[in-house]
Amino acid sequence: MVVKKNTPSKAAKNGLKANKDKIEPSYTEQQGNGGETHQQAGGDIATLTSAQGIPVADDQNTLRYGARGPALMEDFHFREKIFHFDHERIPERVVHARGYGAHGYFELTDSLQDVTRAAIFQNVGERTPAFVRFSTVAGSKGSFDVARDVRGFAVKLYTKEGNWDLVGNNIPVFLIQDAIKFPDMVHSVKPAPDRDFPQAQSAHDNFWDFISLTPESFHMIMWVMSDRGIPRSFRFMEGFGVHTFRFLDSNDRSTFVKFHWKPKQGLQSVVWNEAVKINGADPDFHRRDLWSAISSGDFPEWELGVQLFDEEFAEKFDFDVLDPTKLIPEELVPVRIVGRLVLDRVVDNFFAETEQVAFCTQNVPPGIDFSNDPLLQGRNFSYLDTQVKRLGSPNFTHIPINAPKCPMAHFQQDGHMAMHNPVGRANYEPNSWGAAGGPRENPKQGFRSFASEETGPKRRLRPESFSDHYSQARQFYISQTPIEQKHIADGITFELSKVERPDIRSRVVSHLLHIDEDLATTVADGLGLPLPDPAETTQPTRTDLPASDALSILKNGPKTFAGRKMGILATDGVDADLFVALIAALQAEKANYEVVAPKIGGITLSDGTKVTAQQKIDGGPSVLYDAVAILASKEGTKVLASNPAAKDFLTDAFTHCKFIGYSAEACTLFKKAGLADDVDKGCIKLGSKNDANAFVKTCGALRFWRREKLD
Ligand code: HDD
Repeated sequence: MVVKKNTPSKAAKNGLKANKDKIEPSYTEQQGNGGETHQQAGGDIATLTSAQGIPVADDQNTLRYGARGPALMEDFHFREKIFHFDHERIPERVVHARGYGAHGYFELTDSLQDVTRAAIFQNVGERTPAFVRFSTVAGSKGSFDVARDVRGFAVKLYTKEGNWDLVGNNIPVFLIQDAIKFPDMVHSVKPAPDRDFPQAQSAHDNFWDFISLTPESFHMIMWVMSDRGIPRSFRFMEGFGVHTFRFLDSNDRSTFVKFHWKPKQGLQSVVWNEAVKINGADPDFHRRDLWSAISSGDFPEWELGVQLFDEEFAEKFDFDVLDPTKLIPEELVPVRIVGRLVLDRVVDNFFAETEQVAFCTQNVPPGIDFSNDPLLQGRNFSYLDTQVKRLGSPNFTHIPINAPKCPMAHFQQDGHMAMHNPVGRANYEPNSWGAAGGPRENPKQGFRSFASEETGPKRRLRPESFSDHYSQARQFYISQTPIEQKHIADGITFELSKVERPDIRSRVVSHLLHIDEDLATTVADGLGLPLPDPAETTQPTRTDLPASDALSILKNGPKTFAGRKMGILATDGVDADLFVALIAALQAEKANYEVVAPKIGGITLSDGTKVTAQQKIDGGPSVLYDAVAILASKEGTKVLASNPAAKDFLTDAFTHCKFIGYSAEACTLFKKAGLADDVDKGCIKLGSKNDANAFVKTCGALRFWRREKLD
């Protein structure tokens, strides 16, 4: 019997080839195999080897007796390959498991020499390499992007004097005041331990039970239930260091500081009904957005702002600056912009960089120090500890993404996977080997803590100054526009509608009564719940705190459509001039677009030009776009009118208050979608090519909010 070698079928070869077209160029370049994985080595194509470097002759068949006999233990290539595969996974992060990272740099634009000796803040124009990982908190690694959740905004700055990790969120306050409550808070929001659902959602009994029994959480709850909890993309959200930190100058003089990242792209969120649909249409919506923007050269940028204040201000301020559930309004302590963070490079390998990056709040260089914020103090233990669990060895700092880019010299040695090993005889200090004896401490240059004087009895005590839980929650609420306030009420009502126990719903509303009576009444009404008595509290809510515009998204939106994406639903025969004019207007505005067509093969314009489509209608629903245009010919409109996905495209865009441009012929689609009587000023007829520019300018406002009825 002739034994035939098992090589990939022709169909499999074609499949590989088709997939290869979608593979990013950097991948094929690195592999250098032209994507034809079954090709044999030779010429430019490298020889496949085992991890030990042994060349592999056959990667398709295990070693066995005869063609149909048992496999042999001797097959070291097979065993090594399967063994390694079996060990590919590491534990996902216990929180913030789903994240996405990118490289970039921080550039100083305003020296902070007067307040800190940190090297990164000395010389204007100096660039410091950076790596940023954005994340959701509750969902597992494979969950969807647009969950209602806090977003992590973790920045690693490879400064000349060591790594500085600013591990922040897109919300400036936190749910709890003391780190000892973190496991309880996280357990409550994660899937329930008995049933392991719901995934990546806070809309369930356990979470709201915990929240309703933890009044300090209500300030942050207002933020999470607002549109801040469902950002349009990582590019359009702020970041905050949350805690009060200290800057120390060269004389160790201390100034308190809070850190802010402000997106140059402006703030933007989606609406809830849209978020639910995006998660089905594209669970990777946020990571795809970041990858695409950076890959296309549209580098997202944030300004670094600092709020600086001294002990005197801290004493006078209405709230305790050590309380992480409080912020300092920008009107009170202005945000001084001192630099910019630019993300200009996607990762080469997701696992090596984004998954293995290990942020630790205790990573601060000389010139930056901690405050006594009890949450920060607890975090300083947790992060180091968790990295050892996750990455498997205290040598996680040897992994390139975590290694400092400045010189390192210490006597730590050995351990699993040690990559930087000391050379020479001395591995201890002090020693008398002179320069050969390795590094020595440097009191002048080294890290020094602020010499604060601490007194008091050793006790487990929450300070009285942390006890006002509602005043800033109210201040946040009254700082929102009416539309944003409505979204908060809708958000809470939705979440509580998923809570099964009426007593928990009622307890939440009893707290809302301390924040805003209208809000509480609206939520109670939306739930069909009798209004409860206000929750017990020792501190009445302050009603004299003024509104702060900085807290609203809509008051800080973009001025143009730049960096946003239009979905152009187009059909065969559409007016070529109009189509071309719209594309030109979008390009002039530095906006993106995708052509959505009945067939993925594309469309033919009125002048015979062929245009490729990026999406087939049912794969490119309007929820994926910031605004839409429906460019259809008369015949094309008939095609769309009989396609449910095309009607959804329009009705969803309309419901989500998007601007809708349409060719005159596409007008009848409104009728077919049941919107004929609702056409408003956000629906813009593109009668001729001249209308395209004005339409794109109008889209800069992002939404036609007037469409959303305020009850
Ligand atoms: Fe945390 C991860 C942000 C409180 C314990 N946290 C983590 C990440 C971010 C934050 C952005 C993801 C980092 C990454 O991308 O790898 N965490 C915050 C903020 C907090 C906060 C802004 C409050 C101001 N965290 C907090 C507390 C504790 C932790 C109070 C524990 C006492 N956080 C962790 C952790 C994680 C983490 C368990 C999980 C994965 C990791 O650290 O690397 O240690």
